[in-house]
Amino acid sequence: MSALRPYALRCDHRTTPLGIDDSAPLLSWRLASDRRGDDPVAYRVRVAERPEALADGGQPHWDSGRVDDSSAIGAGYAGPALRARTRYHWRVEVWSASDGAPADAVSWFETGLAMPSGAAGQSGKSVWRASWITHNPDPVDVVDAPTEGERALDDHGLAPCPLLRRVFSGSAVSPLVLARLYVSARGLYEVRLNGARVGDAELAPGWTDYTRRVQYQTYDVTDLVSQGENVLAATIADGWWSGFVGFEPRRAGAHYGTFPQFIAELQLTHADGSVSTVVTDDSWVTHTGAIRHADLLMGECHDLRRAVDGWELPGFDARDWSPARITDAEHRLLVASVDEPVRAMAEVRPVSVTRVSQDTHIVDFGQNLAGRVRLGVDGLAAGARVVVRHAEVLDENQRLYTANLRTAAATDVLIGDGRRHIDFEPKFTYHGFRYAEITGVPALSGDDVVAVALHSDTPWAGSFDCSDPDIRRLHACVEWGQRSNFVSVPTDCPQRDERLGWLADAQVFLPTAALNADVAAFFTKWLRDVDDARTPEGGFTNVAPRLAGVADEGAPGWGDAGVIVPWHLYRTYGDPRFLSRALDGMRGWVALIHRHNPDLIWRHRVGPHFSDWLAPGTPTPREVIATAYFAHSARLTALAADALGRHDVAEAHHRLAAAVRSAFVERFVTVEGPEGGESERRLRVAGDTQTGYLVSLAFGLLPDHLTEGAAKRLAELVEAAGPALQTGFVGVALAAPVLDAYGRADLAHALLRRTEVPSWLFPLRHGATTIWERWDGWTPDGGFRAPAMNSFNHYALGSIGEWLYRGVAGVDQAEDSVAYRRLRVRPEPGALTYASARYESARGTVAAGWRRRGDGLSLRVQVPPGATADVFVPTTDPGSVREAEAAPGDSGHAALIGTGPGHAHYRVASGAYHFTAAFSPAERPPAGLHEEDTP
Ligand code: RAM
Repeated sequence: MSALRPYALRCDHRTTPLGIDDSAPLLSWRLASDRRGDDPVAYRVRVAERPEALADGGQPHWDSGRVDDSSAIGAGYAGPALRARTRYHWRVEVWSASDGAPADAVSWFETGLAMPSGAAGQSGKSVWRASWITHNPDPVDVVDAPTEGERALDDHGLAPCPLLRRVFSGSAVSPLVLARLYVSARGLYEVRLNGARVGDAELAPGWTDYTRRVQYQTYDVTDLVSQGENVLAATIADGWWSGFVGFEPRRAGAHYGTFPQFIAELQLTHADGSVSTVVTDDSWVTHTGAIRHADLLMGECHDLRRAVDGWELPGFDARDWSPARITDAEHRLLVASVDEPVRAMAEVRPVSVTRVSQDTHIVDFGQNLAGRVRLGVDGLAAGARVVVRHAEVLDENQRLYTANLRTAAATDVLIGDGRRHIDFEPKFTYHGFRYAEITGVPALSGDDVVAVALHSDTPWAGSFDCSDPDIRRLHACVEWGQRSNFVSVPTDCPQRDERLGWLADAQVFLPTAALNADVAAFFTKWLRDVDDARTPEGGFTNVAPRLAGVADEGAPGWGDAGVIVPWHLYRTYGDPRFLSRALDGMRGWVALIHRHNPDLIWRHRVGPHFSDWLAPGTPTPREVIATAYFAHSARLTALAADALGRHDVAEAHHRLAAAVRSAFVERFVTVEGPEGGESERRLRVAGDTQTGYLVSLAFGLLPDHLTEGAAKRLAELVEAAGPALQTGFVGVALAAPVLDAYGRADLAHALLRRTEVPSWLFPLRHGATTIWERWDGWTPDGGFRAPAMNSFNHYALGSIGEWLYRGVAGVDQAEDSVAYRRLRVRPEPGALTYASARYESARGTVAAGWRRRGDGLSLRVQVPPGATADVFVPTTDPGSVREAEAAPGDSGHAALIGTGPGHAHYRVASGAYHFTAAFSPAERPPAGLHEEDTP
């Protein structure tokens, strides 16, 4: 038996981050124990530059001392100012109620090139010494005539990728002890030191509104520096900075800049303490090479005849290269990255390769994803071309269907130079695809080609399993939708000329995303984008990072993500900084709506109003959706202020929220029928649509005596439609949780099982491997929907994923619980025979799994240390329920609280539990919100 121990130490939600610039980072840990009720009572954190100083009696930089806090899973650093460019080791000790001696664990983090001004060792002026540099086209290679292979090629008006190099000497009087490279680009970069690739970040430095903020990355390159001559080399590309972005029919470079630029600072620390530095400046030299253009939407072209062999290695003769041009030395916007980069996260082998003409093959990777193709080609003649085109689906002739990519060419090209073998993989683009059409390779086998899936490195935290293979596949589709669309920012889709950080999509999908993966660092970064994007009037936008002129004014449900996302992250991870950083924005947003809608019905300043985007059937009145979100945002702002101890702000917003709720009810809710005859009374929300009832119930807009009537009407509408949903992006995420909360888990299950349009399983029946943008993106009768908007990889409708964890398997937390301190395990078996989910929460492992056998059901639950759980064991005979073969209440850690029709309710301490219960479906009373009997 192993007792209480901390593990998974994180600094600002990342494992051993290199190069942070947060002056008060959050140092957090999770807890595990094999014993029941083995809860923490206190912790102590010490931070020191030398690991020895963390020992008892050592002299740490900061010592929190013993803090008696049984709920803590982290501590904000509160010691003397952290110095830049310094590695800090830290140790956490945790005391449990049962053991005298604490258990401990250690980790480290390292600060970046600069700490915020005012921090130790800094005057407040920039410490960067590097300049932004770029390719100087004069006088060398731009004048070259296009080669034969290039001539017929559409370069989309894009310029070749600059190569930049600088030689430096590694020999010094004193040996090297460590080397750090601080680097960024206006555009994208790939850096090499002596030919070896530095780091494994893709599409770095990632996408931000570059007019507000540019992230830099830090790399440990100690092992790459050698004695004698060294070469620091970079290839840069347009990326989001100066390439095609979004759907504006604008030329590349219209949004931020017009040509890519690079900045780097290499610091070499020697044994005698001296530091030497190599920075980007006009001593660098530039040229162009094999990459003739590279663009996120259009694709990439490599002409091997232009390759400059050995340019990134020492000994290369760069006499005919031009000096780099300094563009400026502006460092104000440079910040350390707060997220993990995009990385190559998986490789997917083809399931088939079909020859469709003499030198053309169609490769099916069996999975729609975001990334690119890596291809091995033998004996490509000089000037001969291989063209790789991408598509999500095939048309009726089994050829690529690319109409839905709109203007995204998504085409990669390789032009040969007669070399025997070449491995071709683009560097500065990605595509959304399942199929690739490869032209120019006469014989292609499955071994020659692989799809490389790229996405932001969000550690996977959840898993879900159940007895229905269709629902398992649905969960896999949801996961792949997430992988494909968490690419530096949460995008709507990865394939067409769009790929924008739409706020509503992110908001509705976040609860699912945060169960699948640890998205704390990813959304920390994106919330900065959301904040950076705010309009001068204080409103949130529809997309972030902001693209000037694109859907600036936030619509209901879209702008509200600026409130909803931080609140959900706080509840998930328990880090109050999600709220403290967002509170001003939240207040500004609510105030803006209020200011323009003093009668509390949100009609004015509704942005483009996307309503319940892509809902089939009768549209929900716009004012219903808008006013519901107004009330919701006001309430969440109040809760955020409460959590931060800002009671004056909280009170004002609670009052406002209550007033908006009343206005909503008064304006939109009617109850007809005889007074007193409650069962015959008919409650209606204006428009009488599913989404109208869903927002009313999910956002708590109705007084208690009206909820039952609303839930009843919702169920009627769902039943009358199929049972089926008639919801779009707004309603869909709320449907299963609301039906379940109001006793209609049976209907939620029916929706899950449905296979006709609209349903989740319909696309799966027709080959989907990711969630579609539209319920009916393709139908047997109608074929493809209009190509102008028909993505096959949109995650919004995948927001059902949340209910698979919470409702089907039972991994959930109570409504007022933060960071899984109070779990709520209330699985709804439906017609399934088993389901389980496991989730690495901020506190530790949460798991729930149940299985039916004959007339019985067993339920296993795991509760992390420091948490308790309310467990509702599904049963047809509450008296039959036992925990680990003991009679109810026996174990001391599991107390029977009450029984209701269909379940026995236990409250359990932390630890692992195994319940058994009688469960014969035939006798099962309909699940419902019934009063419990106390034993
Ligand atoms: C579409 C996007 C996105 C949605 C907006 C309103 O273009 O794909 O999913 O949020 O419109």
